[in-house]
Amino acid sequence: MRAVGVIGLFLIEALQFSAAHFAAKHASLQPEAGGVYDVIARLVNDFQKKSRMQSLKNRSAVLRAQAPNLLASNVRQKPGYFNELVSYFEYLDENQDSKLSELEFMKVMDYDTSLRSDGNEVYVLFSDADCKNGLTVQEFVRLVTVVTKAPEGFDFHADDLEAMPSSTVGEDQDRDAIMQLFAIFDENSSGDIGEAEFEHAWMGPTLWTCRKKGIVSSAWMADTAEYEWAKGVFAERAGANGVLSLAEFAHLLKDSVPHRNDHYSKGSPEYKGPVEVEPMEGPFRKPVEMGSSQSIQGISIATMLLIAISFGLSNLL
Ligand SMILES: [Ca+2]
Ligand SMILES: [Ca+2]
Repeated sequence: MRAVGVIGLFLIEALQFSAAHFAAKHASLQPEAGGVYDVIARLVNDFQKKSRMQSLKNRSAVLRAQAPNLLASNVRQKPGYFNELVSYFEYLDENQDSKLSELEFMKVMDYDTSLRSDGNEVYVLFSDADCKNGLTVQEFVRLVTVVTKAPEGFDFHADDLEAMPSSTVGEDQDRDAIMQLFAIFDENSSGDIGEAEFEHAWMGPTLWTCRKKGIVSSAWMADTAEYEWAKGVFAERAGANGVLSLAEFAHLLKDSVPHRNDHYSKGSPEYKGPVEVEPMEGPFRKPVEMGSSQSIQGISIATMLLIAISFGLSNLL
């Protein structure tokens, strides 16, 4: 009976909450990720402080009067907030060469030497995707999109909302988490993901370091089997234009989840009989918003159910 009760509890949890929300309940169990979070908190605080400066306000007003920037739409940032980010970027770019050197980026942390190595890690992760020196405005906005939470949330398009409908807080969190993953995979922030880009982002350090640090979700595309299945259907899912929109990406992520354990299924060359399925590693922490920080552990409902059922069966037998 006890086992049935445990399974029941997990089922109730799973029915009530989305993947991200469910995982959020384990937040308090996660240790602090440390320095990188200090860097992100300093970035958020400094941005808020400097955005109140008259010179930056004036610059944002000038940008507001210009035609909307496609980059804002590609990363689903609201135009007003995007203009503030660009003004702040220009403020940081002291030599006005349209990219931030590592030293210019350190200005975010007021040149705090104790944060030099963590600051360097964040800087390199987002400045190196194009294999060129310097953090461009696109890379800076991508960084902000991935590691922080926009004060008023993402500016989703109609087809995004259709692909990721939401009627609960948990579903809202899932949609934001998928958008963060999209921003990681869309390395050049073109608003879509090509096959080479998809592969490059999967192989590259940004996704995995951000997961290790608990910055982005591991609820989707967490396992090689999922990735390989997604690669196999990429062309079909991308359609005639050969690239994935956010809506297509969201569908692909969700449809890949059932293939997570394909490597362990009967008929697979790697099948070696029943195995213990380990829960996915890595905390999933919500992005920093307004100086707050919350941590979320990225264990999918599917994995939790599997654990619950395994646990239940072992108690019944
Ligand atoms: Ca510069
Ligand atoms: Ca792209």
